[in-house]
Amino acid sequence: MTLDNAAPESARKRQSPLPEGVRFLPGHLDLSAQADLAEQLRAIVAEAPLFRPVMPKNGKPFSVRMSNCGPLGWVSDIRGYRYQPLHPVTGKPWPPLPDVLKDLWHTLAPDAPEPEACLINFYDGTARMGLHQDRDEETFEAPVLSVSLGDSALFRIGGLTRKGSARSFRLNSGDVLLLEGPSRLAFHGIGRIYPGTSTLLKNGGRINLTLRRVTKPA
Ligand SMILES: O=C(O)CCC(=O)C(=O)O
Ligand SMILES: [Mn+2]
Repeated sequence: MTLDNAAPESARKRQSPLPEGVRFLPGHLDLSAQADLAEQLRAIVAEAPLFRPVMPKNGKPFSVRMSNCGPLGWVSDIRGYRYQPLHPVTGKPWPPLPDVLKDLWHTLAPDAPEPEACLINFYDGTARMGLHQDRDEETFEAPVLSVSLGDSALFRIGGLTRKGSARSFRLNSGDVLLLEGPSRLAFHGIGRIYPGTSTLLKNGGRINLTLRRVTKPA
């Protein structure tokens, strides 16, 4: 069906295609894969506990808590945003990337260099994340690959500038999303969480995993 300009605004919005370079794979992980991954993440955060980052300069706490796995982890503190090999609280290396995440990367981004960082964001029912670009990496040649687990979230995605319209859609448990090519640096964020929409995580909430290549391959 083609929607013409006479179609109601709501219908046109619903049908408008995602920006080029946004690859949305709803339900890519089935329930048992989601449960396996959640179990592995429990062991990861037991070793590398969730911490609450603060904004550079003003020190305002994030509403999400974070951890990482992989050789590098993304952190934010009063000094700025950066990747580092050690957990900022324990001083220990981040736990290794689970094979299932490496396999997902190899399947969905076969031409990309190996992933080096997996940021683990934990959202309680009131957490959100403002519109931002993922641009602390040295290279943008690889996609950003994100996996959602637990409660649903309203994902917002715009263009390459903060101005301009952003569109929104729900990310549910098991959904995978890639930002690549012309959308690798698109502004995006999480407008809200929908508490109680999933039973995957015992105490509720949402986990988002974001896999990234950080350094330029040799
Ligand atoms: O939670 C999400 O789906 C997005 C997370 C995100 O954009 C980030 O950690 O940079
Ligand atoms: Mn991001």
